[in-house]
Amino acid sequence: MSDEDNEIILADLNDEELVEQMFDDLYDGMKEEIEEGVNILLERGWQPYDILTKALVGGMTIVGNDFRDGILFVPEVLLAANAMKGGMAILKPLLIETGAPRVGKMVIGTVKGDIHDIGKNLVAMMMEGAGFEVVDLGINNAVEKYLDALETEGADILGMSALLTTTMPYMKVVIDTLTEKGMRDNYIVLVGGAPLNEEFGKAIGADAYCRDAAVAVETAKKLVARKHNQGVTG
Ligand code: B1M
Repeated sequence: MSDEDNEIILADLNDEELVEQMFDDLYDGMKEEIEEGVNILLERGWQPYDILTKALVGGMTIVGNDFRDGILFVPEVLLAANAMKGGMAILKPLLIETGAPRVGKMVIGTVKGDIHDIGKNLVAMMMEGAGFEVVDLGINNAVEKYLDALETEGADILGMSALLTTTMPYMKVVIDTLTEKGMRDNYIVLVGGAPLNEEFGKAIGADAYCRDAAVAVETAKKLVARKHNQGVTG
């Protein structure tokens, strides 16, 4: 049998088979195939958010497990991340409703020492989709970078992301510095990232820990509304 006979035609697969195949393609870092899979699911009427969470994040979870277990290594994971970004780029404009009224402004970035940005990008994308203005500081942010941006941008929310147990304590450095400078009460501070939990969020003095991008949006909406109400009555 030739290679051609073995070639899988993504469009011929049913939804379940296609998502399974996308898990494999993400694992193998096949960006073009991921992009094709995303487009097929869109044509079949899938919601962009479902494609993101079920096909892309689902696939990245498998990659993460094998990375943890020493089956995959950094170069392979980088390729998988690149394939995921290809899929996310197609979904981004669909998740962002242009012309939605601005609900608030968020400065977001991954903390110092940490270069993981996929989850942070997803949060930024979903926040924009929900009508927030987002200033994305990228990765490896020192405390000064966050503070400068908050002031310059006149933001309501600070979002911090950390994926490493070694970098998550840096979030406390940022929050403590805000407090020392008398700026803490000016901002809603949301934190997220795979190694965090509710308890950690409370312990470092964040307003909330957000398990995922959808929770980040809901929490931001709720806390911004509460802040505005306090402003009116207080
Ligand atoms: Co890294 N890595 N990595 N990695 N990597 C993890 C995090 C790890 C858990 C893998 C593992 O061992 N299973 C492990 C950390 C272990 C630990 O700390 N205990 C790890 C390690 C060890 C490392 C290196 C140290 C490896 C090495 O060099 N030896 C190194 C660190 C480099 C550094 O940062 N200084 C490293 C490097 C890399 C790559 C560069 C290869 C690549 C990153 C590419 C990129 O981001 N551009 C990478 C990847 C891809 C991963 C895994 C596989 C996937 C992360 C991801 O993108 N997930 C990851 C394993 C895992 O998490 N399962 C792993 C998908 C993403 C959608 O989820 O980021 O959790 P997540 O975001 C979610 C929520 O957490 C939440 O919402 C998002 C969407 O729902 N959220 C927020 C995230 N940020 C938020 C901010 C908010 C709110 C919610 O603010 C309001």
